[in-house]
Amino acid sequence: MRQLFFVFLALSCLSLNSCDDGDIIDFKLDFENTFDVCGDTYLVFYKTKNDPSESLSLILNNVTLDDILNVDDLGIFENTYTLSTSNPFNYRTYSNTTLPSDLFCNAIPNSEVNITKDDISTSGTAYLKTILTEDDNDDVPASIEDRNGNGDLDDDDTDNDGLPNYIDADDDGDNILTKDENPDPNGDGDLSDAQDTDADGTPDYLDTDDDGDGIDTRDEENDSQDQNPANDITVSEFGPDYLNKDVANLETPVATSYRQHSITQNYVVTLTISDFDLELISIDVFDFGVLEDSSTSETRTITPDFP
Ligand SMILES: [Ca+2]
Ligand SMILES: [Ca+2]
Ligand SMILES: [Ca+2]
Ligand SMILES: [Ca+2]
Repeated sequence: MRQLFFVFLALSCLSLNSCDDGDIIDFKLDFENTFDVCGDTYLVFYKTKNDPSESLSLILNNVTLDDILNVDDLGIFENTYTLSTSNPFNYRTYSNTTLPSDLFCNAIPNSEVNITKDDISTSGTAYLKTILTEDDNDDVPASIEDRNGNGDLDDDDTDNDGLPNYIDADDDGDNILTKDENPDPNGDGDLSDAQDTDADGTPDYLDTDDDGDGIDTRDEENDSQDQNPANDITVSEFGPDYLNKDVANLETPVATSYRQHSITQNYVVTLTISDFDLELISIDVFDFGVLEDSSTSETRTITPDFP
C-alpha cells in the first residue's frame, strides 16, 4: 500500500498564511493508490478506507465510462474538467467502523452510513488520462516483435495481414498460434531455442512451411478445413501433418481464411485533482491514483482479411 502523506493546516492558519510550528498538524491519509468508479449518466470516482472511516470522491456530470475509455488512434484519452457544484470533490469522515461497499451511486442512500464531516470543494480542476495497451499474449516479448528494431511496434507485420506482430497471435499467418509453435520452449525470454521443426533456420512461429515439405502449413488440412492444421493427423505417431514432411497432400483444398485472433486490452486510467479548495487538505496537486475496474480489461477479436 502506498501511503499518502499530507500536511494538514488549521483553517485559521491558512487564512492568515502565517503560523508557527505549533499550528501544523501532521496527518496521514492511508488510502490505497487505486480508486473505484460507479454511475451511468454521471460518474463518481472514489476511494474509501476504514479505521478511521474516510472517503475521497469526485463527481463528474455528463461523463460516462465509455467516454473515458474512448481512446484515439494513439491509444490515449485525456481531458480536464472544472470542479463546480455539479462536479464536486469531497473528503468525508464517518462514525461507522467500516464502510459498506455500496457507499456511492445508490438511488436511496444507505441509512446506516453516518457522515461526521463533509468537506467539499467546488473549485479546481480534475485531469483524467487513459492509456490503452494491447497484447497478443503469444509468449514473444514485444521487444522481439519489433523485428526491424526501430522502436516502432506498428511497422512490423511479418505476415502482412494488417496486424502488427505485437498484437498478432499468429505471426506467420499459418493458422497455428505463435504460442503453440513454441517460440520460447524454456520460457526464459531468449528465443534462440525456438522450435524449428525443419531446421531451416527460421523458427516455426515465423515459418509458413514448418516441416519443409513444400506445402504451406495452413494448407495441410487433410481432415477438417477449419483454420486449424493442428487437428489434421494422418499418421498419429508422427503428429499433425503440418509437422510431418512425409505427408504432403497436394489434393487438399488450400486455406481460404485466417483464424480468429484475440487481442487483450488494458486501459490504465489515472486521475489528478489540482487547485481544489478543501478546508482540511492543503495540497496543490493530488494524485488520485489508478482506476481499478473490470471494464479496464477487455478482449477484442478480429479475423484478418485473407489475401
Ligand atoms: Ca501480422
Ligand atoms: Ca505476435
Ligand atoms: Ca509456422
Ligand atoms: Ca506435412
